[in-house]
Amino acid sequence: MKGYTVAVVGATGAVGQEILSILEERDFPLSTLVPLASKRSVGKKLIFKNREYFVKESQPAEFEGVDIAFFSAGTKVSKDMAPEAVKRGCTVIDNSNAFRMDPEAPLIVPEVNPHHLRQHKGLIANPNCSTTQMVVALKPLHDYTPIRRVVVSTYQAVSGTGLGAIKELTEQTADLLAGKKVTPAVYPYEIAFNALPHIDVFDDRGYTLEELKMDQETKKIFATDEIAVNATAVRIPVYRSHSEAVLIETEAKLTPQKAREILSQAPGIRVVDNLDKLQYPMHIAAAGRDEVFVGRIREDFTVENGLNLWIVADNLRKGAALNAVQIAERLVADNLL
Ligand code: NAP
Ligand code: 3JN
Repeated sequence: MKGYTVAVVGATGAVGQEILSILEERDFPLSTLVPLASKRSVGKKLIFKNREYFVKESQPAEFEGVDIAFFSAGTKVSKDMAPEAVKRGCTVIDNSNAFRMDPEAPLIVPEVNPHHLRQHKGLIANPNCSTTQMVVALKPLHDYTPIRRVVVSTYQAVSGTGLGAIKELTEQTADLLAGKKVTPAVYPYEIAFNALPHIDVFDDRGYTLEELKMDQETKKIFATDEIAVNATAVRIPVYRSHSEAVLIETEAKLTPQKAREILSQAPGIRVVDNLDKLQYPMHIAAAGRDEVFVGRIREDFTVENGLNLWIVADNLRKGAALNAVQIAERLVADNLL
């Protein structure tokens, strides 16, 4: 198989580092790695497949000869640099919010809408982590009977905010346990021993952008406006994995038993739902894993055709890096580069 030249923009960050490990672990057909980051990281050494690489600054010229570029350095870098990469013949898989709603850019979750990849024009968007794990679990149910309304509350790990937030949780926890005062830097309030109903910026109706992304992205991925998602996104003091308490309202009746049967056969999903043995999905069990875990499946008696689910996945893997690498694998397999 051909070996591809692959750039990772944001190679020193939480998502970028995870992309590198997943490329290595899945033995992606890569011949040359081009690790890129900000000026601050120039010259930093990375080991990939037992070879040394040195980080370079992300500049348009670095994309010459690159086949695939993963972007995970924030919206501004994607907006500035992804079009430059595409102009140079590179296929971009972007982890940021920059192009997700761009009609020219397919928004892809391989288990859900791989067929949308055929329309790509060089730039493919990776959804927000909270959307990705939710749509993986909801798509097989939506295929059985259309889901019309979703009410979701998220419990999101600090790794979703990057390396700075991981450090902040560790330091705050140690300081508070030692009886010291802490000064929040990444979040507006202490995250240790706390929960913040605030992820991304607020709009004038009182929703955060993170919450609105879940509605807009789900509509685009499912290719319908006839599904509505109402979200409350909450940051909690765990390092890894996002959990979601989800209510779905379906057109026809969907029993918990049928939902379990459908989900057990669906790609990328592991049903963990045995209350007799106290088995349900948890943050610590999902960390480092590729599957989307679903449990606590039960009828919602307060609405017609309502079902409750608890959905957990590793936010850095299926929520970001793994989904991006799976998109690249699809492009290679389907000859779409
Ligand atoms: P992080 O740990 O803070 O890492 C940020 C990365 O961006 C670092 O590699 C940093 O390089 C690089 N960077 C910053 N400014 C840059 C610039 N001007 N030019 C080139 N590189 C620059 O953050 P993260 O958690 O990895 O997240 C990075 C981005 O990925 C987020 O902003 C978001 O857009 C996206 N993301 C998406 C999801 C998802 O759900 N799909 C989840 C998390 C994050 P230095 O080390 O040199 O500063
Ligand atoms: O907060 C999380 O758990 C996920 C964070 C995602 C994120 C963080 C900073 C900027 C995004 C995203 O993927 O939507 C962005 C962004 O690109 O806007």
